[in-house]
Formats: sequence, C-alpha cells, structure tokens
Amino acid sequence: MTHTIHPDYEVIVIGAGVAGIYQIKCLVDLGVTATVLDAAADLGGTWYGNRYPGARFDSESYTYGYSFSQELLNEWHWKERFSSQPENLRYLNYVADKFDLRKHMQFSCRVEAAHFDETDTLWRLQVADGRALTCRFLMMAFGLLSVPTVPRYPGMETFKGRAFHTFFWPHESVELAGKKVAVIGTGATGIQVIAEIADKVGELTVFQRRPNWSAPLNNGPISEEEMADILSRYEAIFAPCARQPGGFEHEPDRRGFYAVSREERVALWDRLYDEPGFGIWLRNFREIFTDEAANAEFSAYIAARIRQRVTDPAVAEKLIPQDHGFGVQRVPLETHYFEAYNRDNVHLVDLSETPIERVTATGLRTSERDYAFDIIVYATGFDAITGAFDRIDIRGVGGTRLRDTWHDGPSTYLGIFVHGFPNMFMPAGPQSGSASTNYPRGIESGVNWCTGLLTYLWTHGYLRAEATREAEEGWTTHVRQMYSTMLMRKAQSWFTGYNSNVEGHEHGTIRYLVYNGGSPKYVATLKEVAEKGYAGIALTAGPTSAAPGHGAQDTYEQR
Ligand code: NA7
Repeated sequence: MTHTIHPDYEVIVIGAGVAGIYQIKCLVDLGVTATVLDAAADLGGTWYGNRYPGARFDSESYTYGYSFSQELLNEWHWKERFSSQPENLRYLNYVADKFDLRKHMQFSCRVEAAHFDETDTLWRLQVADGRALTCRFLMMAFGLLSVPTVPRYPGMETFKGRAFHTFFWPHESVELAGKKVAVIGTGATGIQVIAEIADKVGELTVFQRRPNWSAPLNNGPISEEEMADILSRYEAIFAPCARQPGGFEHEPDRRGFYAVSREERVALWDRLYDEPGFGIWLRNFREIFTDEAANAEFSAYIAARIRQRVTDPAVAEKLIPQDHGFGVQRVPLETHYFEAYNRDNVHLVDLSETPIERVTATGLRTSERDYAFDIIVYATGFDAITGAFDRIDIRGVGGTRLRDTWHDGPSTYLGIFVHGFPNMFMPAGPQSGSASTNYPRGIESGVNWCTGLLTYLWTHGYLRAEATREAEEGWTTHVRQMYSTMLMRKAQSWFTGYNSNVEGHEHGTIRYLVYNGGSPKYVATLKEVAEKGYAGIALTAGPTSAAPGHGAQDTYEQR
C-alpha cells in the first residue's frame, strides 16, 4: 500500500526557553516546517518564570548570551556583569523578535502526551487545549529546572495569606513593605531572594533545613566603555568558554593543591573570594572536587569567612554546612546574604532542630511554636532534569513509557537519544554536557549538533533515527563511571536527583543526571560521532528523500 504521510510539522520543539528559541531559529533557517509549543503564556522558559526579587545570572552575562549571530552580539549591551531576570527576559524577547521567531511559537500549549507511531514513523502529540498534532521529529527543549516542587506539609491549602513558589512569583509587583514574610529553602534561589528582600519586608523568617555553601557574586554594572571592550573581543571570550570544562571563562588552577604551600592556597582563595562569579568554584584547585582532605581545607576557609560576616556566632554556625563540602552541590552565589542575618528584622529557624509540622491559616507551625505570616515563599527547588519528561505521557516503540524506562534514573545516548524512542531528540537533555555547564554554551553545541543530524537525515533520505541499545548502555555506563571520582556523588542535591518533595527521590538514591566530563570532551565526542556517520544511531531510510522544507509532503511506501 502506498500512502502519503502529512505530519502537521516536520519538527515540533517543546519549550520556548533558551534552547527552544535557538532550535527554532536553526530550523527556520533551513526552511523546515516547524513549531515551538510552550505551556507558558509567553517565551523565556526559566526567565519567563522565576520573577522573584534577586533572580539573576551566576554566569557572566556576556558568556550567557547566544554566540550564533555577530549582529546580535553587536546590538545587545549587557548592563550588569550578572544580569537580572527582567533584563534576561527582555534579551530573549529581543532575539525572538529580531529573527522573527515568534510566529513559529505557540503559547499556553501544554503537551500532555507524545506517542510514537511506528507505522507512520511520526510522533502524535496531544495538547491540553484538545488539539492533536503530528510531527516527524520531536525536540525536547523544556529545560532542566522547569518543574517547581513544593513541600507536602499538611494544611497548605488552609493558609489565608499569599503563598507561592519562587518560580511562580506573581508577575505584578508584590507589596513587601511592612509584611511578615517566610522563606522556606536556602538553595541558590532562597539565597538570592532572602538577600534581596531582607531590607524591604517588615519581618523575614528563613526556614532552613540544610545550609548551602555560598560565596559572593561580586556583581557590578557594565559601563558603555566596558561593553565596547567586550564587543571587540567576543571571540576571545567564547574561546576559553569552549576550552573550559564548565563552559565559563574561569580556568582551574592547575598548580596542584598539594604542590603549593598553605600560604599560597590561602592567597589564591583570598583573591577568588573578591572576584566576580564562579571563580571561587571553578578557578580553584581541581582537587576540591575529588579529594576529601583538599575539600575539607577549602570548606574550612569558607566557614571562617562566614563567621567573619555574621555577627551572632550561633547563627553563623547554623549557616555553615556540616553534611557536605564546598562545591559538591551547586554553589549559590550571593550578594550580602550573610549580612542579612545581622539585621534585627531577619530570623533564622533551623528546621533540623524544630521541623515544620504544618501550615496553619495564619502561618507555619514548627515542633516548637506557631509563626504568623502575610506571605509564605517556597524556595524549595525543582523536580530537576527529568521532572518535565515525567510529566508528559511519552511513549515510544511498543507503547513503552519513558517515565517507566527512567524510573530509577535516566539512561541515554549522549544525553540526546533514548533507545526505543526514535526521532525524539534532547538538545540539552539529561546526561548531556549542558546540565552541568554554563547552560547556553552547552545548548548551542547541542542544538547545532541536533540540527546537523536532522540535515544529514533529510539529505540522505532517512526517516528514522534511533540510538542502539548498546550505544545507550555504553554512554550511561560512561556517565556513571565519571561520578565515581567526584565528591558530588555523596551529596544530596538536584545534581544527584535528590528532592524530598518528589516521591521516589526523597531518599537520596543517586540518579546519574549529568555528564561530568566537561564541555570540551562532550563536544569532541559529539563531533566524533557525527564524523563516523552518526555511530551508535540506527538510521532507517524512507523510500523517498525527505528534503528540508518539504516535511509535510513526504511520501513513502508502507508495506
Ligand atoms: P535547590 O537548590 O534544590 O534548593 C531547595 C531548597 O529548599 C533547599 O535548601 C532545600 O533543603 C529546601 N527544601 C526543599 N524542600 C523542603 C522542605 N520540604 N522543607 C524545608 N526545606 C525544603 O533549589 P533552588 O531553586 O534553590 O535552586 C535550583 C537551581 O535553580 C539552582 O541550582 C540554579 O541552577 C537555579 P534541603 O537542602 O533539601 O535540605
């Protein structure tokens, strides 16, 4: 039987954040019939949500922006070294408008299901608005931290004041003056919001279960002259980003922790503490990631810094982590965070001593007492990296559910493919190089590579691409092995799949979510795979060539 397959789109991209915007740009450039679907009311992903006060990059702004267009680089002037959420959202809108991408995006489109149709070699999507859409290729670009999670306290629905997760901080301005505010959570988000609102609220009570290691962001404005200088040397900025494991300009100190004296180590740390950004983490000795003693010495150094900054010694001790060393969890960067606790209107409740028992109509009840609040802010994190996949009913060959396949953690080939889920690509997926690096740098590599693969498929008339089981097993084993030398494997954080608010993730059983080999190695691997004719990927030809731009008119013979 011969029949014509008319998928609605050759490619559907899910997610209009940093990855989705660039992915659709590449597809539009190729003249392919493609669209982006996003559950939110507008583009921006992370920067569309997360409108809480203090939300900003920890990446240097000029290393976060896209590098694909010199014109764009020339036109956009970053105002701060670590730009804030409103500006970041303006930037993404500017990019979308400049390249006229908005017309290829559909908002308030929550994809509920995506099922692979083996007979017609296409994906069938069910959108929450009732529409059914089809595409040949499905690109998952919905971000690693897009599913916020809140605690499961009894009585949450009874609270009479305002309560929101930081991701859903209201779009209109929230009156904070004179208000009694609770912040639950002291991860990267909590640390940003606490420092920012401490002097704007009436009373601020921070509910901390485990403290995080944190160091100064050292943000500052970028003057016109500085920006002109940055513009003139973008190439020299992106080149080291491509060379460094983390995708930042920061280069590790390669002298060797034990090769220098204690005085030299401290001299480096004193310098890094006052430098902007992740230098304190990534310009440090590499041993702090792998060697317990080296890590302990550096952690003690940061603990001493915290003691210097916090007036009340008892509060200072509570803010110093005891269960993990510096840098084995994602390091939040802060601006006057520790000084916030020196204010009379800021109070710290240690949940390890007095746990929250319930939410009441007027506030929170711990094992010790009741607290009254006008606003409760949940800075309690995300169902990270695989959460967004779990919330879509994704079914591959034979109706296998991705959620089941990944029950104990993801398994991928290159962080881009999953065996049994043909034509589904993750340009910045779990176990890819993006998750643990300066995200946009990783995204550009992933998107470019996926676009190259699609072009290859179209040029050679392939209709179906699927990672082999062997290739996936090989990659996943490699990803796991890389954790074995890293102290991070012992930490309970979103890097290792811990989340006390998600069933099955609360015990801290490690999930191998990120590729720890660093960006250069990852990019080199992708290049090698492509050069070997996409090794590890089974490519199946259709009877006719499916050239780009003709996605909706492909014809092939079905037997
Ligand atoms: P994180 O880093 O996962 O932090 C979440 C925080 O919330 C952390 O301090 C948690 O304590 C705390 N938390 C979570 N659930 C509870 C409950 N039930 N009770 C008390 N405290 C709780 O999320 P962030 O949003 O801060 O950062 C995520 C990333 O976003 C960040 O790394 C950046 O890349 C951007 P715990 O440590 O679990 O004891």
